Amino acid sequence: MVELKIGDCVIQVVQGDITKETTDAIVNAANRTLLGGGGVDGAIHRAGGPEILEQCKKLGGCETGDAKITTGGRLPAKYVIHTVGPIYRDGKHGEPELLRNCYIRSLEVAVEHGIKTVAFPAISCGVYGYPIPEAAKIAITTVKEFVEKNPHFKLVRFVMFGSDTYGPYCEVLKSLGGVEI
Ligand code: AR6
Repeated sequence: MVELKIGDCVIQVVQGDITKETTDAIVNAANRTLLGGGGVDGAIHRAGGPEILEQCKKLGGCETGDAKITTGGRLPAKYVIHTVGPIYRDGKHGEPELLRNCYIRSLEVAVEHGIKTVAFPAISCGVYGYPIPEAAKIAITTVKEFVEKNPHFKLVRFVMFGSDTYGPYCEVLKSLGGVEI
């Protein structure tokens, strides 16, 4: 894993299954309906059980780049923060800004709920087709800037499912001073 300390906060990149995370909240890479899907979204709903979907149904969907919170149901995490990443077309349709907003809005929602430890998947890097090195740069620089400005978090962990994302996310964190441990 790779780790970078920013004041009292640690930013980590690890490989694993986000549904097993014991952080206060995990972030879901959802779609605008918030009514479930495949990938990490499907895995979270399967592991967390029906209570998550019941709460999602009351949220009225979610715009791309925004984030909304529910219970974690049966997950180890107390909360799920659902965010909707951009579908990648060519990078000229606002995709970078929308992806950046996913991380900012998710962390803002976490602050509002007193959540101090949070785990992110590689938003938009699966079905939504974002080029992984570019997504990694946006994800990590956005989180780093946010925790520098908001001395609230203890841990922000990027939980990468496969080596396709793990490698590039590690590289970006190392380029910003992160160390392998
Ligand atoms: N833990 C961590 N990461 C995971 C897990 C897991 N258990 N399972 C998959 N990933 P994707 P997107 C990784 O497609 O691109 C859904 O259907 C996966 O390897 O889940 O934002 C939604 O409903 C990839 O690196 O999300 C939307 O319709 C990353 O999670 C759409 O997919 C994101 O892949 C969202 O697409």
